[in-house]
Amino acid sequence: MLLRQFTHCILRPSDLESASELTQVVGTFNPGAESFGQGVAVVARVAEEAVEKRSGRFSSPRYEGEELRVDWLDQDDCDCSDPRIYVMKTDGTVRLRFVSHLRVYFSEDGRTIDAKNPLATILPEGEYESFGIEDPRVTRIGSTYYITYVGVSPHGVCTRLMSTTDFKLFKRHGTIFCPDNKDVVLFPEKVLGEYIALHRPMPSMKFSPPQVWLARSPDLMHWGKHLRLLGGVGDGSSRDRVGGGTPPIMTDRGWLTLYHGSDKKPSQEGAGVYSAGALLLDADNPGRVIAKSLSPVMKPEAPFEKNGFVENVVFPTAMIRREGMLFVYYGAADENLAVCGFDIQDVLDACEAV
Ligand code: MAN
Repeated sequence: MLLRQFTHCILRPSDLESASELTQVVGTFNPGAESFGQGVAVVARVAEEAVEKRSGRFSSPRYEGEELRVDWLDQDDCDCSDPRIYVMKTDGTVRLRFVSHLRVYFSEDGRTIDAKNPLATILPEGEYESFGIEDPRVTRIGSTYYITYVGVSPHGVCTRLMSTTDFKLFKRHGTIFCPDNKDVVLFPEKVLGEYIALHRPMPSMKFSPPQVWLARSPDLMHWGKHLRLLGGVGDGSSRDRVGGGTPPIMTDRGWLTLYHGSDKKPSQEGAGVYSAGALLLDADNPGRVIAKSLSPVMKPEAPFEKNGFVENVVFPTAMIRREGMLFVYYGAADENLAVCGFDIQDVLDACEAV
């Protein structure tokens, strides 16, 4: 684990009002963030669950058009071994305990947020987002900020794209990776004439645990030339899950990015411990891993990372240069939104040639 220069929890559920009177905020986490003017634009995921309780039923909120509705599931039909989801025993389909939307903030110092004054609230829209929108990643390409985000619906978990220039008005561009695929991060510039993305398909046939893949595109909408980049067991910290984390930044050793992994064993209940590793990719051929950290650079340490809606989760989703450091924005315990600082040299030194 690397020494953190500072750690701040900058947003907690109790700081926020819910988007609907039917729901209450249970989490604000996994934020996109990017330098904007002198400060930082932070795009937070806000998760809400139904306020009402009914005996013998579990609630699952969703959007129908702009309306929030609550479905009441038969408790006996729900497998709850993962605290985030209900798996219906009758047909194996999945429902979420909460529904997420995005809230956009401007932070002048990159370390604090005025929770009461969002720049914008982005609610789910249309049939591919009816169970919520989640886990945004922001990448500036030229003068446009592109936001990849997860759209969850009865059609599955897919990755969609929107863009903005001012963080007040957003243009949706539709689905860019079909279900089930998330943790999509865009590179901030073309490499040899092509846009680059990391993505994380989740195959239902378990030849391997999920892996991070890389794809190329001429226009950010059509993705091809897919290749497997990273995945599998390693030191065990990404045994169950692995996925892209922060949009990469260019360093003198190549593209640097943080990714997450969960160490859950197949026999274990719950979500496992989520930690973060560092990865260096070749500047001209980002499909080639040059170096990586051999053990996590970041693990749950602070109480707000260890205790929460899902215990023991650090989930980095943005990394920007600021004050001569790397500011890493991350979700903690699927409940809180935080930022910590690393010395860039420490992160580079943690990456060993592979
Ligand atoms: C996983 C978690 C949840 C998320 C669902 C749907 O269970 O990442 O936070 O809501 O997938 O994307």
